[in-house]
Amino acid sequence: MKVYLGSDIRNVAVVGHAHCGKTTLISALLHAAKMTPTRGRVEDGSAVTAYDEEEVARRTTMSNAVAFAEWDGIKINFIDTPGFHMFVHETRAAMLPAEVAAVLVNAQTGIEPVTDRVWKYAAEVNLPRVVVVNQVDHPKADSRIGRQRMIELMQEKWGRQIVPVQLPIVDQIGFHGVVDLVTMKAYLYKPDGDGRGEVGVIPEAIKADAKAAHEALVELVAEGKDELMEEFFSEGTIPEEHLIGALHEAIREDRIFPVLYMSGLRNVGTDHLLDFLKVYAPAPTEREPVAAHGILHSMRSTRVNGSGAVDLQDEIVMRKVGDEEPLALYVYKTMTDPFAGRISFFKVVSGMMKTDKSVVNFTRQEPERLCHLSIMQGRKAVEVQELHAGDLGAVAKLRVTLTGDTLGDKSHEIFLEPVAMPEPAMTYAIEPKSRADEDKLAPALHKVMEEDSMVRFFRDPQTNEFLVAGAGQQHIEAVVSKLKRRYHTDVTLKAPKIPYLETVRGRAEAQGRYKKQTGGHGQYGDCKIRMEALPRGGGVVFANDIFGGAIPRQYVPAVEKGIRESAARGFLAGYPVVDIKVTVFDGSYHDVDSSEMSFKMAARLAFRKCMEQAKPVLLEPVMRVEIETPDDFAGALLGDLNSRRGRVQGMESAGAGTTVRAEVPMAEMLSYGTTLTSITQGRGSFRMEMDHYEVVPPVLAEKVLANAKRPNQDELEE
Ligand SMILES: Nc1nc2c(ncn2[C@@H]2O[C@H](COP(=O)(O)OP(=O)(O)O)[C@@H](O)[C@H]2O)c(=O)[nH]1
Ligand SMILES: [Mg+2]
Repeated sequence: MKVYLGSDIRNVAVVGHAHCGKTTLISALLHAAKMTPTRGRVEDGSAVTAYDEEEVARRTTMSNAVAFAEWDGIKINFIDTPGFHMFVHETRAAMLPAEVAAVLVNAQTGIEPVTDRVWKYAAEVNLPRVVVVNQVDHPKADSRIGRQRMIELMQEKWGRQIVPVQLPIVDQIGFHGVVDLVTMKAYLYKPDGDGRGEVGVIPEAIKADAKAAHEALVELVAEGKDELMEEFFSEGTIPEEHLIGALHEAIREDRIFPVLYMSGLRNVGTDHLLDFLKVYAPAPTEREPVAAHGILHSMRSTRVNGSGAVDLQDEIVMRKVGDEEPLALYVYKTMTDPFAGRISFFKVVSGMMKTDKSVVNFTRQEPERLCHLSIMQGRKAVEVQELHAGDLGAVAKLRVTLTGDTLGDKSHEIFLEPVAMPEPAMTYAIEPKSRADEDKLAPALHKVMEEDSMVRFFRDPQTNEFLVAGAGQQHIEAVVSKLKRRYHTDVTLKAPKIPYLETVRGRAEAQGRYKKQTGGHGQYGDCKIRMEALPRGGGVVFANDIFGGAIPRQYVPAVEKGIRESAARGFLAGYPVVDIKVTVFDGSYHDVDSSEMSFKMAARLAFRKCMEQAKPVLLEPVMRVEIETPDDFAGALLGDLNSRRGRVQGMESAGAGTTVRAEVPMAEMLSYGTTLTSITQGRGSFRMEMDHYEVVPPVLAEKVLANAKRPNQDELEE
């Protein structure tokens, strides 16, 4: 394997909405560069970057994957990313090791919700963007939006820096070529061929368009540069070699977002995209120095807190991406393989990495030895002897290293900030199928969690059930399936327990008297309390309104304790009682028989009586849901939401897609993923989060109460 210098490397994050064709496009690029003997297909699992069994089975990318193409003396690393809302945190993580994002826009649907979201992520980190309008071959591509309208839509959304650098050649035989607007040459392809074009003439029909588009491009490139502007005005154009250099610089500085046209599926425009990336995409070594945290040795002990976040009271170090700098590696992905073990994907941020080198994991303060350095071609590791600054590599069997860690040269500690993961959106209970499965469960899940930091695993302290939390239903289903396939651990996924709450709608007063006479001295506590409803989110408020020592001061905390314990224990069905104010205002005591215990019991009695009278109700969690669907299915989707007690809050259309925002009770959303898939033929996606609590309608509350067990009523007697 040839060794590439940083200046001969391009790191490209391929991003866009689900099904726009990212994985297919990468397969086409690899094949055109002769990296693979045949062109991989997502349909049969032969696409290089879609090797994960779960992804093949579900035909969707859920985590990042890496492949490379050796092309005309350089190496282009591609990071394939997910395009579903639920996994978009992965896509964000892919931007860290990249110097350019290829943002795919589906020619038939235009800008879709995730397209715009990943655009914003790229903008946040000033990542240069190349827009690839894909699926231009699709019969509906032209009739639905059209080339000119598509450019306008993108400009409206992303600014006037959007400018075509190609024109597609579409005629009666379909999409079969592109015009390079810099060199003004046409490249013609045989659809379904090898992806390599031949130089041809610009078709007569688009000559005038091409000339106008060329001039628009030249003008925009010249805009930022005085000397080019002068050249442009005096000559009427800019010589090709100046134009190329200036366009490269404009792309690097986010002054221009060029637009190209492709069909990954029919293999049209393929080698020209590789050429474009070679000439115009920034190399890692051209990048501004990377900001890192330099860490003071005295702060070591406080650096890593429980969640892996870091104490950042330290100096900022600017690290140039170059071989001459000290070695630093950033781990952007971890993959666990039951055979090969853990594989860490890293970027050489600075310095040079040689195989069998020992380094320090700065994040965990542990030494690591990197044996068998390699680069990844999908799931296959290709061994290399060394990697230069800016390259992407991988290594198996590190001892302690996980995603987000920085490793490097012992005497030059730096720390790159990891990408923050969102909180899990959904929790399910899982049940091991057998005793053997129970034993295997925790170790297997920990393996899964090493490669997927969105997954959480814990035990419910009340019910002792195993709980798994993740980004959503499909995510957790994939985790369960992974447990079975990879780790032979069988579990049943149970509907998540809905965290109902209880409260009251009215007001009540009651007395609780606890009196017992058993042998020696007895028990005596007596209190009068008032219960009132508070607004949502009010919690449990306790107030002391005793005058004249009706209850001695030292026993009031016992009353409060009794109230709080009762509230936590629930009244209707064992769910915590919230949003109430309880005031103790009177009572009596006995000199000998009163104790903390007896006042606590009295408070519990009073609490129960109040609950009975104050119109108790059940509260349910309501989710804020955001659903994306192609327009065609929006009607069916709204009908379904209606049957789920959903309230639509807004609708927004982008391209040929619609985003629906709604509030829906959690109880109605438990198997929504499956329904959505069938309504939208697999093209819809959704995400949701807890929003607020609302009273459960009486008919439904009866059902919930019938299924729930009533809390243990303590054997109290007055
Ligand atoms: N017509 C057409 N279909 C495509 C093209 N690229 C991908 N597809 C189809 O779109 C679907 C999704 O492709 P995939 O590569 O998995 O998309 P991803 O989710 O962006 O990775 C597959 O059925 C592909 O065959 C294209 O250029 N033209
Ligand atoms: Mg994909």
